[in-house]
Amino acid sequence: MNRIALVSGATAGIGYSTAELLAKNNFNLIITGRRKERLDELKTKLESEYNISVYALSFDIRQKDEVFNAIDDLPQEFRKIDVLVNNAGLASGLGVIQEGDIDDWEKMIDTNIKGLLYLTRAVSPIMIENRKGHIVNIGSIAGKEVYPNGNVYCGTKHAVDALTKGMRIDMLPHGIKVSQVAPGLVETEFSIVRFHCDKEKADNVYKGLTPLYAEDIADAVLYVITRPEHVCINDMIVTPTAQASATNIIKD
Ligand code: NDP
Ligand code: 8X3
Repeated sequence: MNRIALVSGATAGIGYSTAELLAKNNFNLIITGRRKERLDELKTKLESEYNISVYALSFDIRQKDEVFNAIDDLPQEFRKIDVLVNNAGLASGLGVIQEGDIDDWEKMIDTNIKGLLYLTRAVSPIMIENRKGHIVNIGSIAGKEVYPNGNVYCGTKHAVDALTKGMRIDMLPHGIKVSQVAPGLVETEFSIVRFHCDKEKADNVYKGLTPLYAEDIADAVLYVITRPEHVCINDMIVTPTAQASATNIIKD
């Protein structure tokens, strides 16, 4: 029987590629995000290309009730979630703290920390009941280091780093694995979102180097969730070869 994976933030970037790679590897999928049309298109594509079933759940992860209702209402055949990939997240803005936009801060805190917590709180009891499961949190190099102007985004990803460790301790008696994949620069819609749709600024982030692509992180997630039963990858930092730390990046 196919394993079931829930991938949050599957309408773009890392989540989209992860959903596609897991489909290729015979996972049935629950895909989530706000953009319903993209979810529906992805569901159609994956079900037609691979011999799997997909359930699309459109909700805003910042809305507690939407998250819990979505999981409560899952059809029986999708309830036994084996893998939760907590991927939905964003950066909004890049600037010094004293000039920070509070709406940007709240968006990042509500999505990257609170949203991840809501979904984990909704799904982890199902895993405990099934006595198996694997939670993979998509952290960041920004959760390991802090870089200029990254303040609040880095704070949210440091929270994901700490929550991953805390979850692993809490899930230990239940045999549920908890892992983190922490990427460096990945070219997705991330910078477009961070710079509020300023494409030129977004393109500049990746100009002059070969960044990671969403497929590279999907590949890391697949590796993490396909280890033998007795092996748990705790943490995996993945950067482009041209990046040695959050701020040491070689460009042409
Ligand atoms: P994208 O912008 O390409 O994708 C982000 C995904 O998150 C989208 O599917 C989006 O769906 C979803 N999302 C955002 N806000 C919400 C919300 N309120 N409710 C539901 N879903 C939401 O970025 P990436 O693929 O790059 O980012 C994925 C994760 O990887 C994030 O957690 C990010 O912090 C992390 N990361 C990214 C790096 C990078 O360089 N790109 C590096 C390190 C970590 P929708 O808009 O449809 O709701
Ligand atoms: C995204 C990577 O370096 O832009 O988490 O913060 S970075």
